[in-house]
Amino acid sequence: MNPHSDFVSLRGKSMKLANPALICVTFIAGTGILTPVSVVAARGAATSWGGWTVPVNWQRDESWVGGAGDNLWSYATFGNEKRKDYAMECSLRIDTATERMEPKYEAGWVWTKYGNNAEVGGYEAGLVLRKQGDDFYRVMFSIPFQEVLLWSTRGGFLQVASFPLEVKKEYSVRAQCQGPHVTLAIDDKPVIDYWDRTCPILSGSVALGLHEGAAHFSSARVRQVPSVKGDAPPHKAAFHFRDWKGLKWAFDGSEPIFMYGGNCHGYDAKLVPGYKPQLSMYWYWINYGDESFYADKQTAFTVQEEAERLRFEISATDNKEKAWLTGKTAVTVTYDSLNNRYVYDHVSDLIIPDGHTLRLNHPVEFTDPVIHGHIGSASTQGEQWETPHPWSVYKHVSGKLYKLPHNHVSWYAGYGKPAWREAKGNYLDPKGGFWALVGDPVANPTFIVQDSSVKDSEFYTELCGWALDVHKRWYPVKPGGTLQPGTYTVKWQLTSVDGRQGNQWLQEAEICAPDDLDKRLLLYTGGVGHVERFDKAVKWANPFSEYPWGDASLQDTQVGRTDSTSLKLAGPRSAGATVGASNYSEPVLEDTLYEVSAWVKTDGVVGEGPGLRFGGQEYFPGVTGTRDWQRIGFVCKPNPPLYIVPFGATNSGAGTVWFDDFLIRPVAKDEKPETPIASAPVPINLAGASPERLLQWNSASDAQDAGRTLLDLSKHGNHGRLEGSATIMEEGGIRVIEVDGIQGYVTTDRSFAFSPPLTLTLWVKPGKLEHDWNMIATGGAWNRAWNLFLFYKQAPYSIDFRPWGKRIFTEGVVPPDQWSHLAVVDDGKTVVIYLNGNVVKTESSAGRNWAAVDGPLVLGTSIHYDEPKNGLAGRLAGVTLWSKSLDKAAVKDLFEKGVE
Ligand SMILES: [Ca+2]
Repeated sequence: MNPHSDFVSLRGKSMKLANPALICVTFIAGTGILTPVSVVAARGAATSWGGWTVPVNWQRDESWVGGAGDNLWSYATFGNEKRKDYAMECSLRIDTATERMEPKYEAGWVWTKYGNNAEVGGYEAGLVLRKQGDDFYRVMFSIPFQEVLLWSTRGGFLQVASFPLEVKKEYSVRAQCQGPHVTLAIDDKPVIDYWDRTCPILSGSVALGLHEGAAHFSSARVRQVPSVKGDAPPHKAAFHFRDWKGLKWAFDGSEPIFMYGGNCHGYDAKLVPGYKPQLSMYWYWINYGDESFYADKQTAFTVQEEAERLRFEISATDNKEKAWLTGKTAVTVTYDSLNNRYVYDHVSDLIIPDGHTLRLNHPVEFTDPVIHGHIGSASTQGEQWETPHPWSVYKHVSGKLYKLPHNHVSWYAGYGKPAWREAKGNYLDPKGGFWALVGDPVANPTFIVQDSSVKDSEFYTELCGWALDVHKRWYPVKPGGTLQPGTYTVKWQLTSVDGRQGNQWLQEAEICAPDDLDKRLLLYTGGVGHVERFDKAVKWANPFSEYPWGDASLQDTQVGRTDSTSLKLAGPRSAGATVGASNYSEPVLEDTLYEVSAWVKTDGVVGEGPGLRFGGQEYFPGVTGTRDWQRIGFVCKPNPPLYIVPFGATNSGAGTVWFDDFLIRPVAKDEKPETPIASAPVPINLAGASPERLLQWNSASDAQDAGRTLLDLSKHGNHGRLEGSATIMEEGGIRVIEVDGIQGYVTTDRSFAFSPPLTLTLWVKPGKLEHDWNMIATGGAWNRAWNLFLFYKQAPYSIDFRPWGKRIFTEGVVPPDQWSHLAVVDDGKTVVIYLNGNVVKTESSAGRNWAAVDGPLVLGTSIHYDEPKNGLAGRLAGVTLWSKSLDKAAVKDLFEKGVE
């Protein structure tokens, strides 16, 4: 928009009316186009007002609302943005009431909500006042709600006034702006009377607007009025609950300040009168630990006080697992006139009745505010959403201030890493320890833990890596301890500080020690419809809103197709990120085909080679060997959910692949794929893959490439990658894997469901074992599907196999320093463990569905927060994962073949 233009936005076809003193325009909604169907010609001469000739021109403005369409406001705008104090008068008639209320006011999915409910449905017409850049006030008229609503871009819902509007009745409407005072009268009766004390818009142009239904404006006139005299009267809080839009809302006077959902959630909470809602939160207790509960079933909601304070209390219980448990939250809302802010004080009780206890291996959570507009776009080329809170600042138990960027990657020492607990990464002082989100010029939310019923107890604040919500948690006992019957109480406060204070804290704060301050990430900057050039890598410890492909070491800064940057995958490796509305990037549309393509260059590729992934589909064109840049791609319909769709690039096998100019774009309905784009996915396990083996690594798997690849001879693409100090050794003419018990291990790039029937067979030669648990093989996400290890440091070693945590123990059978053949067979009913072809253990199977926690197969260690732990010192060979349960004869055959 050009602020210097008298007309705020000129795009496309505009309608100019030559010098009519009064105009009559009828707008038709539903067509998505604001159409002047009748225009009354000039009925008088133009008048002059402070150099602004009134009226000069009215015009359609399509660009302002992002294009005409149902449910979007359409406007005719007038005047320039310098105009300050004026009255706008017109005659309004609503000819057809809207039947549609879309989009409805919605409580959920708060992190995808933006624009402070700008497009909420159920309103036919409106007057826009003081449009200044993207900011403006809008007075909205609604037949179905029988109300007039004052809304602004800066403050959201500002004032709700009931008014018995009737269809086809002509109303004389007069809106007036004088300094921070905005009023509206209908037929000379005052309806809206609002003082904008927080962030008034003090000048701007005007518009007539239409949302739904059909309305008719005529005799529109704008004229100058004198400036306001004196200051706004002080704000006096008048809190109460009111039914509005069929929901329970807390109001301060006529301003809605939050919606209470019957599910113990508070939605769209304002922290400052007249300022946009900033967060949603819940008022119930949760525990994610072993003795989990979710006390979100409301059993009572009582209001104790309305007027100057709002006091209410919510009781709730766990509906499923622990109906005996009660959580109670008493909320007191007050207005702090000194700082012009609301203060939400809470007393949260967790009540354990007699006869029950609760073991806590995880801190209990008393709230989880979700901050609006907190998440930036996943794509720098996509729409640029406002992110008013790019940082958190918190007061550590030591009294020092630390800051954390909100960049989705949970990088700071504090996201569950053991080192964090030792370092007390973000322990808050229960006596006034605060956590603030900063960056907003007006109001920055603060969470203050004031007191608790248990002295010296630990409080945690964890920022969710995805939605950037703020988990507030507490350990009323030591970790692993047991809560005895009683009431456990936390007092905490939610309020805000202004931009000046927030910035001051940010300046004073040190960056919270992350895992590695120098670590860098390769960002996804493309977005749907934009070419990704792999040209942006940033430090992990910086605030950025895009999603990363992965570590910056994946970026090659010497090789590119048309530039000098690309994504380089050496050995079996993948990189990827996600797109969709949840990432605030371009939406992925339903019933739409997408083309996913990239340019690839290869060097010594063996295996399936480069592949592309999108929404659960994959494409492997079979490019191998050493080739110069060529384009690959395919067309597919991504699997739901479409609000967050994963995509990526893979090298399946040995050798090196470079990817560049990666592009995801929607395909038009009648568009045919152009050569070389394939019209459908091509999954990895093509014909030729073994029907009974999922993975087979043996002496012939050693690719001796830069990517340190173990080729999967089963042709399922389950290649392995040597990590850390893991090496391939020659022993008796056979190539075998050696791991050191510390940093060395082997992992697959692809995931397995570990669903029975399943057999794992391998050779193991333990060295000097250093740990209690010495992992031979682990599998699934967070090692949860499989743990197969040798127990304890003294030989002969015991075999401990834990599918899904079930413990199957075979005592003292594996000798040190010599090869043993191990087979673990699970047919879904029985687990049989063989050593050197003989059964050493039979037990019932865990019988669980392991598909829920799919993940890689890892040899020689388990992985905890990306770090190896409980490593095996020794050698491994002849590893095969079978998609069936092997019988005794088959296992014996494998043993008798010897190390392979
Ligand atoms: Ca490039």
